[in-house]
Amino acid sequence: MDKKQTNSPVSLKHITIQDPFWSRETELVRTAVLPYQWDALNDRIPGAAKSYCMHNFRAAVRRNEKKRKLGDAFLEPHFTKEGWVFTPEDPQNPDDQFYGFVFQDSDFYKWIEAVAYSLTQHPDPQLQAIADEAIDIVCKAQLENGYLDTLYILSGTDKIFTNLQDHHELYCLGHLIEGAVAYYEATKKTPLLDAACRYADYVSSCFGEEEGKRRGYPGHEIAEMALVRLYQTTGKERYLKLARFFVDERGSRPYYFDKEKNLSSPSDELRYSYYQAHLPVRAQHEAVGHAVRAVYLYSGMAAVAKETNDASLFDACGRLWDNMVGKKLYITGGIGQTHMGEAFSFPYDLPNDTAYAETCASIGLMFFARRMLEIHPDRRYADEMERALYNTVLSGMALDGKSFFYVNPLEVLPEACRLDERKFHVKPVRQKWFGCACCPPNLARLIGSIGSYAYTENETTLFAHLYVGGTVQKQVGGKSFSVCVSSEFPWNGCVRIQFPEDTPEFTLALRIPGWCSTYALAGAGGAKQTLRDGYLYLTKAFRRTDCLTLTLPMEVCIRQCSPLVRENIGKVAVTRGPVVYCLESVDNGEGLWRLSLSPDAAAKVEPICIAGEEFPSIRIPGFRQRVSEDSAELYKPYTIPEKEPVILRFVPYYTWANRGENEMSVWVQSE
Ligand code: FUB
Ligand code: ZN
Repeated sequence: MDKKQTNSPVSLKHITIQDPFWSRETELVRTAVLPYQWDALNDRIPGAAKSYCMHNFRAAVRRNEKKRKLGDAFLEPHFTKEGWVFTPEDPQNPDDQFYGFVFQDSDFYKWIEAVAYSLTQHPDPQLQAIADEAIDIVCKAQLENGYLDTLYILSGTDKIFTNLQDHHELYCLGHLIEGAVAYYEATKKTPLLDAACRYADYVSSCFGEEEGKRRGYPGHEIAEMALVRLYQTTGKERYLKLARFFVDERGSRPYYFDKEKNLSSPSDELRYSYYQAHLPVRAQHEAVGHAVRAVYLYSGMAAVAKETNDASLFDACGRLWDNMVGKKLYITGGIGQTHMGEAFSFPYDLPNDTAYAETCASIGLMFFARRMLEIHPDRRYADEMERALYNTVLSGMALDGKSFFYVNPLEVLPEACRLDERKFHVKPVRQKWFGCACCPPNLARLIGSIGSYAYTENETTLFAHLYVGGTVQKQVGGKSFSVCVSSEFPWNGCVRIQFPEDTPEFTLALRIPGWCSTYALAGAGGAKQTLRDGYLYLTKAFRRTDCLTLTLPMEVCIRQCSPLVRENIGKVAVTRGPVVYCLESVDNGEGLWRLSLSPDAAAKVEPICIAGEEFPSIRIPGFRQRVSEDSAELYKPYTIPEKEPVILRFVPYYTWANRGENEMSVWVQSE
């Protein structure tokens, strides 16, 4: 790898999104999702699971004020055999306790990050005032030494960094950094960035290879990639050094988590594979353990590899990518096949109805893909980034932005979600909120920053990985110019690119997705053209009058799965462009498993109205196995099943369950 050849996301300040699909999504985040989530973080949504997120920050502020007032008389709350002990003059007040999951702070950090992206596209003084006020609370919750995690600020500072394996202090640091950098970039306001730097400085004074520091690393990764971002923003080497330390130290023996727990005998690899801490990262070949943790780690590895020009680390990323995408990825871009530990299972094990496929995991897959693209623009990464985006990620949110899926199965029978314990994690409709609400604000920040996944750049080249319409500003040789993209992705593969003024010579790298068998480009006369790793590189000083038209045909495609996957044998799935389709019983009647189609039947694309909006649905002639009076009989001698012809109607997977509770299936029997 060559650092000089790498590329970086185009700043969101240099992208204006004007796109029928993505303008709707980002507006939805601005007008519905952000206000809704702010109410959720403040426990103001009737009937929704409580968050306690802002409660905890406010309680931490009160604790700090109390400590300042009482001085030495202040007693840190701590737990003894007799129960909780508080300052005698300050009897236990339920309002001052920590509630919720140990990583509840991170929900605010993700929300503020999403707010920042929204402010970049759409200045909104009212939203900014709410954000500033909230940031003030968060900053006042910080301890004088820079530590900032309300869990231990409220329940015993003596326990700080004593349980890295399970508690999430470094995870919260990571999200704080991501939110703080985004807010600083959007507003140029520094309080949250200062708080993030102070916490990162404190962490770097505690962890590292120097004498007297702990050789620990996060139990839940994300600090690695966040610290790289903090380094890129502040230019302070110590943040990159810490990120690299966390990556390099992970999995070394004796295991830090063993030492932390004072275990008398060493654990085996299995114990820490959940945390991807079973082996040093360069020795890891298989994507294992908790799926979100895994892709966050791999993103951090790729980020460190890029900044430090570390080829062995990049190679490890490549091996893990190939294993994950080649053997453990759902067609919808979901990862994490089992709810046991929200984790990867074994290769080619892809159950549809018990799938976990957490929304956050597919978001993390996008983080990983983007960072791989920054090092090596190869459409293999962009194809999977796009697959995850238009399917599992978007499925995580209802079309009105007010309810969410955490788990994204590929087959649902509502009755099973209630009666079959193996499927209790699967919900047949999106939920208003979750006690563990990692996914909803993660979605908001991902959608808000979509431009930075679509476009990356280096000195000479602008890369278009996803076709998100809008204007991208680019600078080459000190001259700034705009590139205007219009697209109707993901429904139509015709992309137009224009230049409002003549440009200096530069290279435009256009991704030719793996899902199209042909492509056509018009209007690139005079450009030097090269096709490399799925990108079409066009080099030219473009003229005001130039208009490039890239046609990426979006045909209906009937796909099969590897015969190594037990669950999908004899079945097919329907895709069109990057979008995976599914059947719902609201369109096809109950008993979706009795439907079948012939893979060569002619498909028709037809509009359908879902929750008041129009989407392209796909109609394909097929069959339904009849149920007769004797069907209730479990077993009988074989006879050719009776089938009636029907027209199957498929809808985009991510729109499922927007018309109430019903059956859903991505894979269907093939004739
Ligand atoms: O542990 C923090 C987050 O909660 C994880 O990333 C999610 O999988 C959920 O367990
Ligand atoms: Zn999640």
